[in-house]
Amino acid sequence: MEIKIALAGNPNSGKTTLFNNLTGSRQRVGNWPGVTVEKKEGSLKGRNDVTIQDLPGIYSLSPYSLEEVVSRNYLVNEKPDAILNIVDGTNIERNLYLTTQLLELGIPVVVAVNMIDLVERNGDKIDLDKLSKELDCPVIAISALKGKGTKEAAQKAIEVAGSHQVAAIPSIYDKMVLSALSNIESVLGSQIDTSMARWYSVKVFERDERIDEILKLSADQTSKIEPIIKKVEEVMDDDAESIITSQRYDFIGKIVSHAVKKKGSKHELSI
Ligand code: BGO
Repeated sequence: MEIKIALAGNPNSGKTTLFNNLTGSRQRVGNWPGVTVEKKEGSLKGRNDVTIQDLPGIYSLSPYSLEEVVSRNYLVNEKPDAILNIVDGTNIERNLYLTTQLLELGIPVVVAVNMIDLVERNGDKIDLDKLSKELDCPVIAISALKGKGTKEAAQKAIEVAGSHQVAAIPSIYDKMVLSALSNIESVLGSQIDTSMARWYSVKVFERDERIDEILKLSADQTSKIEPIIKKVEEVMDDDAESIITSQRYDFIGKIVSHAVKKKGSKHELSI
């Protein structure tokens, strides 16, 4: 049976370098249907049964850019068996924003921390075990340029793809938001695939218009959901989308303070 692994990451994270390293010359290039965004896929070297699907370089899965919508439509509709999320280790805080969204899709994720050669050269330290524990997914250090760790990262993605376990979701949000999300999930009920409940409830909470188009909520559902969102907005004195964004950043900030030590920083990393 074919195993599909989606390769996702920020622009400049080294995605093209990793894709070339994993697939060699065995690539097929085209466009995503209906749009002029390049689509590349290829077989993993030595594994004809494993397809690596390259996604456009993106910073988030918001509905505001074509690349982001192409990526999220693919992930939500095609449901690859695993996501290999390449993260620039020299810019980890910004790169983890996308990671927090990928982790909510209910698809197993492996995080490949790239540019580890530069991280080491800079004298910085990334505690991979801690990162893995707090993100609740496997984390592997790689240098796509030097071909270091890349095979292991692909192997790990194949492993999680075959595990058939529902992917874990890290605890990103506070109690109030979590309770609102779970109330929204109840209103959505069997309309959504349970493995993607978190993704949909967050998007509905954010009032993402494209999700509205997909779910086609009834007037009854909307009348139940809107007060749930409004209540959190009133208490937190912010709009729903900003509440989600800022809680993602708080979560990332906490992880980075525990797992990343920049050379010369005051905070000692306790390994
Ligand atoms: C240039 N280590 C190091 N040191 N560099 C890496 C690694 C790594 O592990 N992985 C990738 N790079 P893309 P996206 C470049 O092109 O794959 C480098 O956008 C240059 N080019 O070589 O293109 C990689 O697909 C001139 O660098 O990323 C590339 O995600 C001077 O990161 C850049 C210096 O990789 C982006 C670098 C003409």
